[in-house]
Amino acid sequence: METEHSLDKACYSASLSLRDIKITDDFWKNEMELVRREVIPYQWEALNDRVEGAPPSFCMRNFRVAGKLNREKREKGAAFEEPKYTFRGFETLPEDPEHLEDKFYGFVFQDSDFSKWIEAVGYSLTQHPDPELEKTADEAIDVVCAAQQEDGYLDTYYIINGRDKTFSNLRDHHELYCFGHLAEGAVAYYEATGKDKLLRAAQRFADYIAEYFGEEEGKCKGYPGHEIAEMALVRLYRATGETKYLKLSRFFVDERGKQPYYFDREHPEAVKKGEEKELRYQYHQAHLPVREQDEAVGHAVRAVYLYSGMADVAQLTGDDGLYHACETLWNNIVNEKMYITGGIGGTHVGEAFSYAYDLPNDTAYAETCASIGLVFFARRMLQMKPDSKYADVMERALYNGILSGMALDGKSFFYVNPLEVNPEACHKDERKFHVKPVRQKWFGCACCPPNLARLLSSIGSYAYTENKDTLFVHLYMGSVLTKKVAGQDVDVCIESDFPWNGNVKVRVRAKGSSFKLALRIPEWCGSYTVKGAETARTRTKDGYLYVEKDWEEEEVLELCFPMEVRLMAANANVREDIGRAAVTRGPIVYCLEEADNGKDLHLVSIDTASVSVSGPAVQDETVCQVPVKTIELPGFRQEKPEGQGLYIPWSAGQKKPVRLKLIPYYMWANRGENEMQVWTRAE
Ligand code: FUB
Ligand code: ZN
Repeated sequence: METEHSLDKACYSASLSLRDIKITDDFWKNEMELVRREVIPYQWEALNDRVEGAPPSFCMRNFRVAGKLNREKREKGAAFEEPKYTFRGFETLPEDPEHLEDKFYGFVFQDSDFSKWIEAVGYSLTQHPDPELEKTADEAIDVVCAAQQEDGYLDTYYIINGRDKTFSNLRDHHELYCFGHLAEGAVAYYEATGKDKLLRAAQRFADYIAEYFGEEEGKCKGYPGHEIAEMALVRLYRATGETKYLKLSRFFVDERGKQPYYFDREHPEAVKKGEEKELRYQYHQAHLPVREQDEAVGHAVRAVYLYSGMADVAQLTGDDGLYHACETLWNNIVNEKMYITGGIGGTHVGEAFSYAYDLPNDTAYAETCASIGLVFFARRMLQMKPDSKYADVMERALYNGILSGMALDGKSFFYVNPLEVNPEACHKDERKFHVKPVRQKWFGCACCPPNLARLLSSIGSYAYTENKDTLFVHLYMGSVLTKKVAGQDVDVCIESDFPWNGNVKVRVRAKGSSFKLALRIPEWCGSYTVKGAETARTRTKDGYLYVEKDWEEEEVLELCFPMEVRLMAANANVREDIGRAAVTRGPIVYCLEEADNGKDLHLVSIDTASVSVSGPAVQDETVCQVPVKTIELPGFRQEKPEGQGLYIPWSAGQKKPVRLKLIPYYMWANRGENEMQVWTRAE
């Protein structure tokens, strides 16, 4: 019996193997193809510093240097080189880029770029075998493994700079973060190819870490300064069955925030100087034990990676208390700290969550990685409790704040995803220097592009989860699924034209089986219809329509989720958005761009009275050769009289009626540098 405090464990579900899912719809297949054809090869060039005009990565170079040192044994006595702190973390820059010595270069977490790349390669190979890419990947793995130390340690920063300082700065130096990405990449590559060289390397590193950290007496009581090891260890546990990895993950989750703070023990000089302030602990989500945290604070990527790890541990250990801690944090994010695009992180100071309802549009951070982490968190919450509130946010982030991170041609990227851009301000106002008005080829700190690659190439694994008798459909992407559910062969084929059209066909071939289908009812549709379920037992619960029956040879359910154009308002506490409306249709958030509406977007407004009479016009068009539905609305443009002084007596001013044209937010900035805005004045 489910109570407020105990979850129904029979509802726990797991994500499906990518092998069982084939993505067929135009929208996501196109994104996956971009990753396969453009992003993966491009990133390989970037990891090898071969992209002209892009900041060098040094990633593979560092592995090569570390591998050489590994073979020749590092000379003792070389001075430990502290990286310098830059805006986004600790970076070691070459003094003379022409004549590089055999040193470590780049950010201390540069190894993770390889790991995310190999993870994306693994997923891509699952869907699309490619012997040449696999050969490149195998060779890259050889380079990485050559750097591994005899004791299993594998982080090039410390291999090159001195093992004596290993784990001496967990707070800032990302060794456990690099390990986490390595483990994720290794499992993905193993599952795709069956090749276990990298998996064994990741396990050896994990074993080393498990010897060093833990609750047992004598072991280090530290935890990662940048979370991810928590969920990576769970993944390693699922792949290998080694319970010590799950135990270590739970240790990292539970140790965080205990007093006295581990980071204080590690940095006594900072404590002495009084530098260790509440905000500093919050940055790492280390201010309180995680079960007592009820507000999402600090660095947004770190936070959602931690919450994802907490959710993993909660599910695997059946820990309802931990689930409820996750749920509290989830609710706090989506009710007070999330942009309408699914972006999170309202301030660039610390790349962090701001206070409740502080969601500025033009200085937003909304890092691509943070929205990706929110999707990780959402899927894990869904696995414990099939409640559409999680899938709605997952869909919102995927179609909006994540896809905006990559250009339509897959060749340039956004790190920061603002909701309003005036390019002049980005160039001249230091407070907005983090906001780029055009996507960049690469970044010195290149966390986002390879994160996008690994997410998009595994997109199918977010559409479904399953438990012993139910298949949950969370996202309606055209796909074919072939597998056993409740012990019976089942074929489920989804035909959909999401996100442009809400008609979905679910074709089920499962004769002899009586498994349940649980179909998400999207939050954005007021009402929906379903045909073909007349002979089934149906009920709705937590935003899912459950369809149960003895399936015949082939059956088709036809769902219709009407996609109306909606004018949305923000909560009145969001000061930035008061009096403004955002336009959405189905899962897509729309925006105005200068290319369609001219300069000075701050002067336009939506004529809401006319919208309710004549309605918006939805049109099929192409933007940069990509088919899309655009929206036209009646609006006004305020006139700028010639020679007007800076301050004048107030009057309503002159305005002329205009047609406003909106395109999907994720498509903005594909037609050159120009203004953009999501929230527009409404009158
Ligand atoms: O610190 C590693 C990654 O770099 C973070 O997740 C991003 O926010 C960027 O700072
Ligand atoms: Zn990032």
